[in-house]
Amino acid sequence: MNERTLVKNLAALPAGPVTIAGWVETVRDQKKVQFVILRDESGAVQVVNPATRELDPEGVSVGAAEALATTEAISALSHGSFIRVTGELKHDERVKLGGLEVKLTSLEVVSEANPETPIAADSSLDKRMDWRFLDLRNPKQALIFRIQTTFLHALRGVWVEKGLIEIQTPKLMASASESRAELFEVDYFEGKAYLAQSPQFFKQMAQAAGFGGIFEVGPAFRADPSFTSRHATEFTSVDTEISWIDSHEDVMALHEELMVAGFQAVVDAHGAAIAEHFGIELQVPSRPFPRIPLAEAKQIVADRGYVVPRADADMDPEGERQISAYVKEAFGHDFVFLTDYASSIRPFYHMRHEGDPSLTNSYDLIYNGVEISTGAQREHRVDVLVEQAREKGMDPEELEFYLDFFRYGVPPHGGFGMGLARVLMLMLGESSIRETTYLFRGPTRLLP
Ligand code: AMO
Repeated sequence: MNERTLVKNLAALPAGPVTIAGWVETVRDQKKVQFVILRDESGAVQVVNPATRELDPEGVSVGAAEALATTEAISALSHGSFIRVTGELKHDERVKLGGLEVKLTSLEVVSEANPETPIAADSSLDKRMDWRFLDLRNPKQALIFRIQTTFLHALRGVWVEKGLIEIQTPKLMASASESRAELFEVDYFEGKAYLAQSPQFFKQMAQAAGFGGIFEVGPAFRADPSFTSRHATEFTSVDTEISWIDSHEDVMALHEELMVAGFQAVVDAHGAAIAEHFGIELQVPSRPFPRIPLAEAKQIVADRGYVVPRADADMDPEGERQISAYVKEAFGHDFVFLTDYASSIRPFYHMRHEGDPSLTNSYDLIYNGVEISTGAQREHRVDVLVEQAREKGMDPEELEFYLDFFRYGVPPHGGFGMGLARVLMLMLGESSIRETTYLFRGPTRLLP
């Protein structure tokens, strides 16, 4: 491997020879001196080269041929080309960019970029998505995925500390995992298979397998034809499931703990960068997060002047915004658990209230006005489960493999699923999950 110093590590080095490598962000080609801003994954630095252009009457360079070649190479450098530079590091307070400069001694153009860059700072989101690899060279876009790395690492820290097991569940399935709506069907040899909409059934299987608690961060697929800022046809789902809970309260407690750990790690590692690039002073949420039963939340929203259409339905996006605004005013909190969803709008596997089967032991977590999660205690009594599936118009025969999980003993359990890109979008005040998804997939986007 070629030795190179990351730009972020230059400041701590004494003056002297260094090798750096990255791409060309800008070239300022002046008569007597040339400046190149070189950026790598860690930052940007100014490279200077005293330009050698003078030719004697015979057309021979008065400087060394090598120096002339370097000057010509820099004049011809296209924006985005990957280069390796060796030079003398100098600390100079007058240099705006980090008070540092590398005085070039040799330049290697490792990979040349086409001269015309297809996107610019003001390109549309769709255009930027077409050229996502160039879009991601923008430090602001790359920061999103550093933040995501930190966030997930912190979540894993909590899970591993608690002794949970990480699983990878299959994404090819013989049946639907959430509902028959939004289901991708694929040819599977002589038959059909379906892309997993959620790891739901298999994370529950781990409870019957006696794993105690599991987590998974993996893809989920929904054939959702809508073009909203919060829906993708493929998204990363953050899932966990734990045994021996008393109710969904225990799931919410774990959920809070994970969010606090994730946000704390992000604030510690990237708080300043988030303020710089996104203009947001990110706060670590305090525990407990407010909890409001759904029916009450709808009433609160109605009292504020917005009536959620259809009394028997879930919150709609405006309802979510309104309840978040209320929670912010009343509790100064960015998160709220909406609890006790009606059985009519929840899947068959949610456990219902003891004594009131019209309500479920479930919740949605709303963050800054958008749902990021659904969680619940699951129904683990197989006879009740079969009954609830039937009631939802599902064919228990198709679910036999899943129902078997509950026929050989299973502890009470529950968990949640959370859309990773939504968390990042709301954390950073971005307008769409397209910005916080590495490569977005939607009804009209399969490329790149
Ligand atoms: P649900 O269907 O509510 O619940 O999904 C959980 C979370 O996943 C995210 N999400 C999406 N993100 C982007 N694009 C989509 N099309 C999309 N659909 C869902 C949301 C949502 O809150 N099995 C249950 C979870 C559980 O009970 O454990 C489930 O899948 O952030």
